[in-house]
Amino acid sequence: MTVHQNLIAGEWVGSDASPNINPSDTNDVVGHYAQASAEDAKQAIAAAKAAFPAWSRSGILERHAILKNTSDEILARREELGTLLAREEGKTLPEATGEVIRAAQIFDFFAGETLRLTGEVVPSARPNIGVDITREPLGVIGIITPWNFPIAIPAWKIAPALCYGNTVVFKPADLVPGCAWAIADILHRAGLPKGVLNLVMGRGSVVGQAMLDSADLAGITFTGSTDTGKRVALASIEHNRRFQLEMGGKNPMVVLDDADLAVAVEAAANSGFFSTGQRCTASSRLIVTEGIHDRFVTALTERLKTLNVDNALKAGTHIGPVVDDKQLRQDMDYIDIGKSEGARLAFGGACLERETPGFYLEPALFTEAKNDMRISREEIFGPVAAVIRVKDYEEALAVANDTPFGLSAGIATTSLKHATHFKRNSEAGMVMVNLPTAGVDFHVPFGGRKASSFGSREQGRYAAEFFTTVKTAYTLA
Ligand code: UN1
Repeated sequence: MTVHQNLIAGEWVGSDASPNINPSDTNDVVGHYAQASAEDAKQAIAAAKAAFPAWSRSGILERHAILKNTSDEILARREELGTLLAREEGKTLPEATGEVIRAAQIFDFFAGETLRLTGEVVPSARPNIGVDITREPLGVIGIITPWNFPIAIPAWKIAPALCYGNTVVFKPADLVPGCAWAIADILHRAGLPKGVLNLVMGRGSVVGQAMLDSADLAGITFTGSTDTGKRVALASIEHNRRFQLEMGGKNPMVVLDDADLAVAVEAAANSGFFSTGQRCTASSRLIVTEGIHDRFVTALTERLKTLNVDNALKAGTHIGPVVDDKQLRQDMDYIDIGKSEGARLAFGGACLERETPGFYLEPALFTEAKNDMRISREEIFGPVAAVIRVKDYEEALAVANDTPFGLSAGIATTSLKHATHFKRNSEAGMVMVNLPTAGVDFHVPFGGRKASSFGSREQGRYAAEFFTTVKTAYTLA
């Protein structure tokens, strides 16, 4: 049995392994991956700390070459890595391959950024003094990533961390070690010096906790649940450490009477159900005005009937399985909650059997939902969406903003006036007009407001805000 090991101080280590199970076929073991201990995590942090002085002063051409070679290898292996991703996470092969390409684009973007690092030179308020403002790397960064984007989210945290001269301790979600291991292997072979990137696979309660408890992490960037995010925040304040949190969403998609029905239905089907609804940018609240409500529900239901739920690797599958039995139970519980709250299950919601044993769930669409129901307030993280009927645009906007979250928001309309007003007044970090609320670009800021996010934005040039610290230096001429 081959064990994919942890990477600590440039060495592959660890033998205590656990199997990585395919949610489309629970008889399929994707591979065996080492489980790090708290002691391993401490050693990884020490290795990253030791590697920091040299890496923080490394030449930009060295960093550029490593990030560029990583991008090139990921892109060249997109079919193979896409298959690995689909096998371990359960999104469809086209979705998975698209995510792999996105990861390659992110490494390419930050390879380019290494060559564009700049500062400012400004005159002092006092005569004969010069002031220069530069960005320096933060130090050792802890990276904790979720299972739903096993390669893109690690890429959008690791690439900027390394680009700006930080060293890294990377803890991927326990369910998806495969893509994480592949990224670490590629970066290691691309020539990253020992200890600059350390991979510690394993449980949050063990490895994640050891990271939270360390005084040697200068920053933690985290994507995952709201509850864990709070723990990251509290522990980080304790250690006077910078933190960046990307957590849940309960994203609204407003559909107005004047919408192009086909555009609205496609945006809602994609936002609510693609990637099995397992995206923090998914839209689970479809807020629809009276005049189009019945036509929209009929057309969306017809669209959902055309979606094949099946093995992620099978050609023609539109929706893969739910990631594991725990998530499936959570989704089913919320479907029961929706019914008991008085929403009408207009379509789907049944567990399905397929050729291979997996966690298959029919997309579920509720109608007659109210915005104060639990299914409208709590993140379900599955293929479950609810239609909320409203009178007009004003009520739609008020309902859209009436949520503890604020990650993304969408509107389907042909009115420039309403689209413009919604862009300006939506209390979300990302707003989409006539587009799904999920599926973002790789080179522009990503993040939200309220309970969805904390700290500066991820991705694009805005990533520098988290991964660097500003220095202002004064010199007497
Ligand atoms: C996307 O919608 O393209 O965990 C990305 C998530 C987000 C990423 C969404 N951080 O679902």
